[in-house]
Amino acid sequence: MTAHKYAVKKIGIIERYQEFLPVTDRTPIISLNEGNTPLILAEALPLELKLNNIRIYYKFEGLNPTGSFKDRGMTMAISKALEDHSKAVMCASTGNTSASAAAYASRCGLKCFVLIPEGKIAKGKLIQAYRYGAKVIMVKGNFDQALELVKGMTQDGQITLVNSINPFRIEGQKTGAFEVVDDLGDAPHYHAIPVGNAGNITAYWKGYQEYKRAGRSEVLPKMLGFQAAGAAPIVLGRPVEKPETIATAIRIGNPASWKGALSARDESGGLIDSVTDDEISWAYRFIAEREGVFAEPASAAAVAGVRKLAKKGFFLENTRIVITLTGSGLKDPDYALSFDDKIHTIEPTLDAVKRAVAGK
Ligand code: AN7
Repeated sequence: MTAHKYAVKKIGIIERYQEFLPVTDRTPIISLNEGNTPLILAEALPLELKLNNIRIYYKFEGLNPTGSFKDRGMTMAISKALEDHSKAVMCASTGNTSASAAAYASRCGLKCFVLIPEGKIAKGKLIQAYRYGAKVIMVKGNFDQALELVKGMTQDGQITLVNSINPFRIEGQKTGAFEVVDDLGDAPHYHAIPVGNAGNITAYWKGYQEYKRAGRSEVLPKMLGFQAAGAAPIVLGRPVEKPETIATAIRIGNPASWKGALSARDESGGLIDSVTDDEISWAYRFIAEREGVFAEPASAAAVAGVRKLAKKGFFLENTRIVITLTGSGLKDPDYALSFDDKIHTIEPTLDAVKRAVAGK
């Protein structure tokens, strides 16, 4: 058998879920084989939280081509932009959207402009935007201000907006819910997810509903959204002018899909709550140190939320909970290295290694 004998099978989310997506034979499919991410059974977390007969799964979206769930929406948004003969795309971003937009745009020769809040995005994401060849524009302001600027710049239709107010983004992202159902055989009882601009909770809820309508699942999950306490407009019921959190991905004070998040919450009988930076930090370390799953701080917000509810006795026995871990821990090296880990530097001798191993 020769290595090049077989064509590589296309397995991106558009090919897999074409019948549920607004694409036609004329849609050029720009894909990096996104999606098909693993659903990992949590082992340490239910024990830690003393949850008997409750199964928790991590939908690990950090394993997408650019390291976050944004790729699901971006394959759709960029494919449709190309179908519409667009020449350029633009987004505001706390980092992951810009990384994803830059990658998919580079793949099909679209110009890509990204507006990011100066100094407030994780280094890995910034590196990606540059290396995929986007024009990076730093805004002396926050994400919400950057998004307003993008809306202004894309109003006349010359440049395509690829933030999640672009409906094709939501269409692509709903495939996360499809995959969960395909893997579990039905929807879980609860789906926990971090909330920033609120596109993803909106998309998952849409996906679960469409799949049930198509007879692919019997139940619908209750949607559990979690915002960072310093950036929790939906929990507070009003925009937050100066959002602050260590989870920079969800440092958003006026979410574009606010209404979608409320619908997901209310129609599913779920809730949207907030978690503190300390709780996020605990969850961030726990899933890496005890489960072997390295996700970024914003993703850990959903784990922190499940812990917060579990402590209150919220979950009944015999339930299944899926937590979307939205992005890779490698995105944010500065935060990863901000803990007081002991550094062991030694002379290159066996004795020195033995001393280090023995903790001396
Ligand atoms: C890792 O990249 O908004 O509630 O500009 O990167 O759908 O906004 C990122 C959001 C959660 C929140 N986890 O999702 C952006 C951006 C991670 C994220 C969210 C984001 P939404």
